[in-house]
Amino acid sequence: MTDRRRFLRHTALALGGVIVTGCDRISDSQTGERILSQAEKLNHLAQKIAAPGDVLAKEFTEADISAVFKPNGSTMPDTPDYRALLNNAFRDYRLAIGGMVERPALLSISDLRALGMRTQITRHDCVEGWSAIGKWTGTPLRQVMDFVRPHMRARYVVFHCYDEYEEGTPYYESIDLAEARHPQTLLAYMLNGHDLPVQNGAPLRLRVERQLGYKHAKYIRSLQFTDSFASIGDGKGGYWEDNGYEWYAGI
Ligand SMILES: Nc1nc2c(c(=O)[nH]1)N[C@H]1C(S)=C(S)[C@@H](COP(=O)(O)O)O[C@H]1N2
Ligand SMILES: [Mo]
Repeated sequence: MTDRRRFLRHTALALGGVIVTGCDRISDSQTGERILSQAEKLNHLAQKIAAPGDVLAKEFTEADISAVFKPNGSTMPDTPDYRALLNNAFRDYRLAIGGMVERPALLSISDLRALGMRTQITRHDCVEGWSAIGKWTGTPLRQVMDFVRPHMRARYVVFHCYDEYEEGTPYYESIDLAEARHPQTLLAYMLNGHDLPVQNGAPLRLRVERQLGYKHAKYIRSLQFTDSFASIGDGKGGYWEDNGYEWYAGI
């Protein structure tokens, strides 16, 4: 076997493990709208191995949109900073972008819109065993990256959020720069054609369509480009990762 084939086989086994676990969790569902078959997961896995960077998550039609997009986790952050923004209908909101970038920025939602927009209808899968299909509109993160220009050494982008899921512990998440540049990775400000509701993460949340629900940071306060997340939170790359979840939450 060539090294490449051996590598692909090992990757398949490793990813297979993750995927089967994800599937078991989803099939625990009492409220889940649908359950993925093992075959569909394996097919998805095969595609990933063929062209890992390019694979798009499945997109759906208007007719598939869920009547209610179930809110989960924090649904009304009660920190003073967030309340102040909410009281003014988010007019004072500015996304802070810093860390390992050439051009740190403070961007309003209209600044983001000016960088580019994309709409996609996708399915969200939560590890708690439910799924929902929604239409998301936002600015592709890669267009924001073209504007702020991450350093060559930057490897991750960390999303710091306004909500404290536990008091004193803000929610946060992180993805690598390949996932950040994926065409379906959005900083989203609309759900189903309307401004993002507070319960779903207003004014700005992440969509990272090839990964499980907890990766999709809501209530984004700032983006930090970095070469390591070891000194952030408990060092595992996210609020739920610090509590034992996997960092790579591929579906
Ligand atoms: N800031 C923040 N982001 C978050 C969460 C949260 O509690 N706080 N929960 C996560 C989880 S577990 C899921 S399933 C989704 C839920 O998104 P929704 O409320 O739009 O359904 O948000 C994710 N992002
Ligand atoms: Mo979730």
